Amino acid sequence: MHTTTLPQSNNRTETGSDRLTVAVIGLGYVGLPIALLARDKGYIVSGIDTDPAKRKAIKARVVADLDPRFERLLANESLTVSNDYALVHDADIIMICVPTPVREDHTPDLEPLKNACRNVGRQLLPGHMLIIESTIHPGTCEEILLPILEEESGLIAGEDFGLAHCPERVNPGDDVWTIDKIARVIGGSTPSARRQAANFYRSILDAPVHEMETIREAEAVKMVENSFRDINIAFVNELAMSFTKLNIDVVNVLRGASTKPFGFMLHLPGCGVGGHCIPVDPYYLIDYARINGFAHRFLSLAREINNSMPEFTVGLLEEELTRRGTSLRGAHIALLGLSYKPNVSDMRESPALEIKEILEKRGATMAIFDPYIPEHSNVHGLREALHGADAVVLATSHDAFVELTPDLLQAEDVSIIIDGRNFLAKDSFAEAGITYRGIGRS
Ligand code: SAJ
Repeated sequence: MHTTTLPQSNNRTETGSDRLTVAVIGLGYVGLPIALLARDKGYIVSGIDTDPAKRKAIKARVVADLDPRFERLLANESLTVSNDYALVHDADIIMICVPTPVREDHTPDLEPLKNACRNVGRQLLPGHMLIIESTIHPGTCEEILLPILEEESGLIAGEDFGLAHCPERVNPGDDVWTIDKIARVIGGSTPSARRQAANFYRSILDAPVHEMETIREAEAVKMVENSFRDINIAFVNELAMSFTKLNIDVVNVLRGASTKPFGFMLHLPGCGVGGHCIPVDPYYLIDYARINGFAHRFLSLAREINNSMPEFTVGLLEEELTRRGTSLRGAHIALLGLSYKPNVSDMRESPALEIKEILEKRGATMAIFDPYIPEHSNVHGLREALHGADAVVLATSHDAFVELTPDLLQAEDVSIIIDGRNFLAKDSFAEAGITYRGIGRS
């Protein structure tokens, strides 16, 4: 088996520099930080993104939800961005960081990734190292992407070019675990490709790089780590629904359980599981295993439980309105928060959007306020959101919502608060005679 040796300097670049050149395809929350980090570590970096709005924001050096360190790197020097895949020609290392979403029916949608591979394949040259960071299920590289790359390029993986998979591990909004600090796993189409890619990551990260035996193992690692999180969240969400009947505060119980110094990992219930990773990745594994003759009942049940939390949350509101002899039809509700996690503007798979849809279907009108997403809010302040509201539903625990105090609700004569993230001090509302319902606590 030939081995692919990464050229020290392929001189494909006009600069004639002996610094390696990196082309990053997909400049979202994964691709842009890694591009800026590689450049900061001395690589010549350019980016490709098909979204003109993204290219415009990067050229203007104003991109939402970037960690402060990368905000500074971008502010200091913009990044060469284009939608022309010919840029790949001059690269030594090509990184693909495009989204791998699911369709409405929860089946994996690999089209964006397959299109990127088709475009890269047409530009691929001997000596190229290709790294896939997008989240993919086991078998994707060997069974789907390599055939595309070889067909489009006429080259042979392992002989002419190297392919590696390093699943992204980005935690948007986390200033502690920035991407340079997060350990990574790497698999390669050949041991040589794996080693070459691992050496690249070791040159830009301040964190361990763990080499897997096969590329399938690297694909499986990401599925496992995010399915682990999804099933643990489903566990506490089921407890929350059970303990609501048992009149036990599930958050107090979970915090009590987390005093155990071993064998327990705290997760917390909420109005649902959003984002581009946790509610998506398990479906990739479920689907691939099904095709190969195994039914993931446990993973599927966890998805079912987590997907039921928006309805459970609205159910708490309906219970309280019914107690007052009214209903959702014609009610006016303050919906606070649209993003899937606090202090970011990302609404992908957000439970808040599901709650909004259910409330609309049940005939309620809404004041919608998310300080991070003004363009989808119809009011632009807490006081305005509460004005004339029959109840409040908090769907995202933005730090700014700490100002949602009993005094504020009393001032606007709002007597029901549904705390979808168990974010607020429940006792203070009860003491003010306001009905507080959390997820598994009241
Ligand atoms: N959630 C809960 N209860 C929990 C934790 C999360 O309901 O105990 C909900 C959140 O509200 C959110 C969703 O789940 O709607 C996802 O939350 P998340 O904290 O997992 O946020 P993500 O999607 O940004 O997850 C990322 C993931 N990183 C990667 O996939 C590389 C995930 O693997 C990390 O575990 C997570 O960050 C993290 O640890 O913060």
